[in-house]
Amino acid sequence: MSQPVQAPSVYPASDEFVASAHVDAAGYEAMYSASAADPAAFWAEHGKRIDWIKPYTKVKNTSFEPGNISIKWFEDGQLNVSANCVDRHMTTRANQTAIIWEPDHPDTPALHITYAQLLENTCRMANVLKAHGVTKGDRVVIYLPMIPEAAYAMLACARIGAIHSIVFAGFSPDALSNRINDSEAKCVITADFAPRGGRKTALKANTDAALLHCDDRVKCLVVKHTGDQTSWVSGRDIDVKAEMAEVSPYCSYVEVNAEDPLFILYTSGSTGKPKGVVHTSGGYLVYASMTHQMTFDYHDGDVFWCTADVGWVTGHSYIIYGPLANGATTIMFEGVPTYPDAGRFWEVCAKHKVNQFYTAPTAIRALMGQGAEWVEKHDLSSLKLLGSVGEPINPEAWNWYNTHVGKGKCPIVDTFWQTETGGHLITPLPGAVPQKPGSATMPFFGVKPVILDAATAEVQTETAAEGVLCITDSWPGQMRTLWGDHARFEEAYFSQYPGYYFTGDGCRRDADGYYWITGRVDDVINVSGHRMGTAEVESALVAHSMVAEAAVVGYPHEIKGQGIYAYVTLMNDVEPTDELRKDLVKWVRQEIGPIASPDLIQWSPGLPKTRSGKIMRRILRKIAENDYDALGDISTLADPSVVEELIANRMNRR
Ligand code: 6R9
Repeated sequence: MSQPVQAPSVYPASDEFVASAHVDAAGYEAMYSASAADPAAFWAEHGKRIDWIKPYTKVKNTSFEPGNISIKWFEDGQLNVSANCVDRHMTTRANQTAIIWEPDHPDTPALHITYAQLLENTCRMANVLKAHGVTKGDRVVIYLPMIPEAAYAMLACARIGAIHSIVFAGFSPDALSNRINDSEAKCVITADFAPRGGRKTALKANTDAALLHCDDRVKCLVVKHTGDQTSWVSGRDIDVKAEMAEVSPYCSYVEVNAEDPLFILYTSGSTGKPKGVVHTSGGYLVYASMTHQMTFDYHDGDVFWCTADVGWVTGHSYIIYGPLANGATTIMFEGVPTYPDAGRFWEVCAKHKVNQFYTAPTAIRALMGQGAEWVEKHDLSSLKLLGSVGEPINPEAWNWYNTHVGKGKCPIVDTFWQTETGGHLITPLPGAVPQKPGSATMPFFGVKPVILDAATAEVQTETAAEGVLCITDSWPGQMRTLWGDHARFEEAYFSQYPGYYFTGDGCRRDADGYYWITGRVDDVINVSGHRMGTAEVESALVAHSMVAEAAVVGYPHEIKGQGIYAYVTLMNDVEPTDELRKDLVKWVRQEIGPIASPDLIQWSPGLPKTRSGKIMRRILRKIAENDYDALGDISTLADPSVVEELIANRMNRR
């Protein structure tokens, strides 16, 4: 009897791929060992990959010591990030396409923006900012769709030393005003409307609503993108395109110190309000450009497409800064994977002859559900490599991606990293490390992961181990602080496991030394690859006048990875109705944004609490997972009977 054919569990790259790869297995071993043995010497060398106005003499000055968390790289060097991403390519690739802009609707022509045009538009945007009083160190909030002006705005800020803070265009007016206020921004750059998937979000109207809660001096720079009518506040609102056409096409760049902030990006934590992650200029750019080149095995002339939004860190590092620092051709896509049909991603890959394609597992799962025929329709022969980011990729999605998109010949890089890490932390280098579906595999150069026992904090020294993932030493792309709150930075990342950077993720290491991320171990959930603190959704819910208390947990969701499950206790004498359920969903969408919409709301007259009043989320998670047989010890509950009630009325029955 013949044996069933087993899919191989390890996938090495083809000999052909390895032959032209930047790094092969021996190269990885040698470079990784060098980076671990003497990080300062290693990064002294690799820091030279970007242009410095004043070269650094000090390379690494970092401490994870409790009470003295301090991270500095290349600290006496001076550079300009915009000059590195644009000006320095002028002698060799002025007429090469820097950005291919692919609009929401395929009938609208794509734009091919050369490096020379990128320079001119960046300068024009920088001159508009300067004309409105923006100078070095000022904060600029960017609330734009995926349009070229978003890139111009980022690079313009970098050019004049201003610090940008991008707010995802799917966020609500409240989220926007909080970020404008927390960063004390001088202006916000927005657009009239954001077309996406055939619909239009009224960004200017959202910005108007946000600015009601901000300082009157905050200027509003509006990109007239769709040209639809909007309100206009004279003296405050500025027509960006009109002014860009008027100002000079030249703008010199300023020198900034390596440790001057490049951007703030707000991200969700396990508690309280979003955290303003701060990245600085030198180390971040070195790390973003090096990971872009090595992880994606990017070669000159390749067309690189990262499908993320610039509102997320992935868009910062792998649509803009990494690729442009490397003189790449990078795609900026305004639309969604399923508009006008489920073949759009593949249509764009074929149209622009994409070589490296980088997306999130949630998109792959959604497209997998639409059937492989959408992929087969398009010529994907240009693809050399595929990437995945945002959450663990399940083997089923990996296999589909490999078979139907990669045709079994493209390595898949499963890149584990975070807003806080600036660039890839654990990822295969495609020519060096054979892939295992679902594993992020091995650390990038200079990254020293350890697995600690979650309870005892003991370092797991065996190769095969499981626990929480920490990093023992700094790498250049690491965040430096939280905007205006260094104490919270220490508390959030360095206090639970003193001496280490704590990722917040659980992790398993197999006998071959491969790392497998198992998901967040804190109260952060990952919905369609978007990070969200359950506390944020809870505080939105309790802000509703009819809600007394709310507890939010994640539960397994076929497409989104995790869905949002909310347990809601209503005020006395409020009737629980389906109408109210819909109202609450709408309310959360307004408070935070559509991505935070609860999928399931369970009316919960009581929540399981300890005698000290702490909600036992472990129990709520189990019930939401429909796995209530294994609740563990509930004897410490103040009133164990509420659990019965919650199980009886659970929403997620399978
Ligand atoms: C880049 C980005 C970070 C969190 C992170 C982890 C999860 C990201 C992953 C992954 C498993 C991967 N995550 N990539 N989990 N495998 N390849 O996503 O940043 O939005 O800050 O999210 O996402 O849980 O801690 P961010």
